[in-house]
Amino acid sequence: MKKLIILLIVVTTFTNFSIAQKTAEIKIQTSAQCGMCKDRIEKALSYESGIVKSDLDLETKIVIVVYKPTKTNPDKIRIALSKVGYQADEFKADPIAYENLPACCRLPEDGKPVIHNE
Ligand SMILES: [Cu+2]
Repeated sequence: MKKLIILLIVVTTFTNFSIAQKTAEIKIQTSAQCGMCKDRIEKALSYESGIVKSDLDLETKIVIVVYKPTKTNPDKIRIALSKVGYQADEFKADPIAYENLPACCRLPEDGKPVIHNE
């Protein structure tokens, strides 16, 4: 019986530990324009420490990022997005990275032909 109680305590401790390691999710509004942007953003985020996964919705331009709060934070993620040339919520795109984006990935007001798919 004593052994069982000790086992229970050990199991409970490990369970709490894994809960403490849990992930968080954040939605960030970006300036992504096309499928290339989606690939670029998701690839860049996959290299960032503490990011578990990311998925950009081209319809809304919102990227959903799953991350480990012990390793990174929302502002670090926004800065990573800025560094690849995209706006991320209130963070402006890094101007040099933005200039290096293909024309189709820049904002429509910066000379991109507006294509309507409807
Ligand atoms: Cu693009």
